[in-house]
Amino acid sequence: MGNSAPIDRSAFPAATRDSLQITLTAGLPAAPPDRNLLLAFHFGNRVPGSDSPGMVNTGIDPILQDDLYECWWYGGPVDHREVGNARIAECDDFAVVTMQVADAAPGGFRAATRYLYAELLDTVGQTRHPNIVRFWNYFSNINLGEEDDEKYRQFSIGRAEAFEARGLTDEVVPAATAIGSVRDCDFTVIALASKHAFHNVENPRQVSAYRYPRDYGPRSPKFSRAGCVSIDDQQLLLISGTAAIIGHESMHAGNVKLQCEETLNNLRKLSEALADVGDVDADAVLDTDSVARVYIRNPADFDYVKTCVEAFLGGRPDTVAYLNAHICRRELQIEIDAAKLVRQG
Ligand code: 3EB
Repeated sequence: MGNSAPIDRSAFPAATRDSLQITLTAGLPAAPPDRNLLLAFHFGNRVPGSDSPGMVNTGIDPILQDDLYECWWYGGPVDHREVGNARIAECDDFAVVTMQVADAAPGGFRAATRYLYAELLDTVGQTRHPNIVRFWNYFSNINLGEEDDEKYRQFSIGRAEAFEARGLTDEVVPAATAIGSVRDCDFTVIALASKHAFHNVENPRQVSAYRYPRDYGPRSPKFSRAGCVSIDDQQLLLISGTAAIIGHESMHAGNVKLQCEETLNNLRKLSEALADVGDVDADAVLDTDSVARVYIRNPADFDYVKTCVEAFLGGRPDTVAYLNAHICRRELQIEIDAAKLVRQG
């Protein structure tokens, strides 16, 4: 694997202006000038090249496309290394820690999640970036098992136990996505951490996920709806997986059109909440310099959802990835998450 030589981490040179850049492309692009790959999400079935440190195969496939790469480029040196089962990419402003382990059956998934998260949190603790900003969770058969035995609920228990063991309270939970792959894949969790503070944001239309009532499982999902982190010259705004939930209830079961509208309403509300803490207009949150992922359970809904999302976004449809995936509540048909970079000063 392409591990670079050890470098002196006490002396990361500062990044260039516009430290971070996020691209979405059908092929793996060459690095833009003066930039290094911090993290590349690969959506698609192709085995990625082993010569690309930072590349993560998510197990999730695009709709009507073979491959998509969402690349996070950093304008400064990035150190890639492996510690135990974790891969670390570290630069002056961020650390990305990735873990991929063998899948487990629903009955073993709570323990698998607890172990994975314990090692993941320990590994983040070994970087210079103590503040966890975001998690991306991908695993197969997310809706397998009934009621509290369902794999997603078992995942939520294991994650809550690992957070508790590390003293991570609800006040500091990061943004997150938890999504099921359609085909079998490794259990993959990616953590983004920073030396800069993470400011989390909730959606006034929704009960905070960590306060969901018992109906949705014995332990609540530990994530914030959105948030932002300011690096020297930029703000990174992050929107967690967002679906047609009002209060704590799933809306419009079986009606993808209304779920799509409701999801976009939630994105609108989150954009307003982010605009209150970030240096940006609500209208701009999902406009330029943003990337969004639309997870669709039934590929037959693609045309409708795409039309609806494009009308909502107006601006740059090329930065939206449409992916075929399972959402953590079985009655939900679509979920959307997003990231945006805002230049400061
Ligand atoms: C929801 O709002 C939908 O468990 O980490 C969205 C984003 C969802 C993250 C997670 C779950 C998670 O409850 C599901």
